[in-house]
Amino acid sequence: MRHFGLFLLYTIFIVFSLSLTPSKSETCEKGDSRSQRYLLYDVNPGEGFNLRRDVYVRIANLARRLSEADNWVLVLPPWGRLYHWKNARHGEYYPWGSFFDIKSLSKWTPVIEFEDYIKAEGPKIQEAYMLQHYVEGWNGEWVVKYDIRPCLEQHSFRQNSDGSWQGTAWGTNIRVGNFSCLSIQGEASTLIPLITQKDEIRSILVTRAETVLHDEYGGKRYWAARRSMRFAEHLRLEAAKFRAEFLHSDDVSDKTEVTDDWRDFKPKRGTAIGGPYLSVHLRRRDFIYARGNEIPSLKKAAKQLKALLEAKELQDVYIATDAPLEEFAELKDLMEPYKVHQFDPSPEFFDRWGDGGVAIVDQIICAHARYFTGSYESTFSFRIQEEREIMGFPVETTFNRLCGKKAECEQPAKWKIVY
Ligand SMILES: Nc1nc2c(ncn2[C@@H]2O[C@H](COP(=O)(O)OP(=O)(O)O)[C@@H](O)[C@H]2O)c(=O)[nH]1
Ligand SMILES: [Mg+2]
Repeated sequence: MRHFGLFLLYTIFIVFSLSLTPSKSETCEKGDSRSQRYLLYDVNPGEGFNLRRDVYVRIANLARRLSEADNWVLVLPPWGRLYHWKNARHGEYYPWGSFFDIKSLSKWTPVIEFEDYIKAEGPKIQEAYMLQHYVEGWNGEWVVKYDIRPCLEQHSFRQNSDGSWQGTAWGTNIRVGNFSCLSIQGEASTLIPLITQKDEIRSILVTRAETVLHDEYGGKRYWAARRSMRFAEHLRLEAAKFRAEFLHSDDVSDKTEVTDDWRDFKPKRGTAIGGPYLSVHLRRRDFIYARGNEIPSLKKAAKQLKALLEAKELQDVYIATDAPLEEFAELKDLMEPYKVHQFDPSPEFFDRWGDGGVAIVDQIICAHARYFTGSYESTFSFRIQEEREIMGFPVETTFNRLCGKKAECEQPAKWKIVY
């Protein structure tokens, strides 16, 4: 009798749990985790950190359009060994959470880390496209189009005997059902018909994603995706510590407080005052060769900075730069008697967050200054200007740059925020 009781209980349990298990047709409905569709993307390995951030905005807006129609999630490409990042150990990748606030990104379009994609789906992707331009160029006429074409450049995918492909993605060996090169002329959304053409395709990788343009550069959706790119909390805190300790700067007195959710944050222009310091992004190294006439010598840079400090009645200058140590020491001497500041990471900080972490702390500190000036055509400078636009700084304190050989030069375009 006791056994029968147990048996009954067991049967009830089984029947009950079966009734909770969805039938096969139910599992494939929109919104269910099994019907999840994944968009993965990558950028040309030669591109730097700040152009990659721009490509994110293009692709996040594509992903947003896809996710409005179906259960798409954007897979974030880990940060590998970038050209300027000297410290990254070979084979080491930083997930996006190292630098950005993932929750904040997800408030614009659903995102997951690549490692979570691998956990959920295994090391395989159904379709991969390497984007490229048309070998014949525009032919004098800009038409939006794409076509499968022979590959113009080398890639890491090799075909298996069964027709599938094998390659590596961010240090992981992956199997790809189908790989092709796609010549394209157009915006990110030009890819929508290709991505959605087959219902059974649930995972698509697009490499060389920088090949496609913004759908609306500087428009509402551009700024929404850009505003969602809040920095990771540990980097914000590190920058805040430096500002408080060395620059008499904090969000309350600088009027740079933001709301937790970027979607609620639309400050009136001119609200932000910034800390009592001048900030500069002084790009050196490859820029000296590539843009020589537009990048000042250290002497000329110091002269311009001193004039600005005097005009703004400030004593402190924060310098973000990729200059080698000896150049920085020379500049510091040239800046006498003003106080020069630079973020010097602790070994623990550097070990954990690397050059990317230091670059972002530099950008946050620059973004919070009373007045900012940058370097000609540097995407590093552009990203700082955007941060300042988001915080509501007066335009004239943001869109500035140092002149090179000529004493006067054209100032950067004012890409004002749109809500
Ligand atoms: N920490 C720090 N790194 C910088 C600075 N300027 C340039 N870099 C490094 O050099 C890279 C510049 O490349 P990128 O992001 O492509 O910007 P761009 O080349 O100036 O348009 C950054 O990612 C940094 O690694 C700076 O002011 N501070
Ligand atoms: Mg670059």
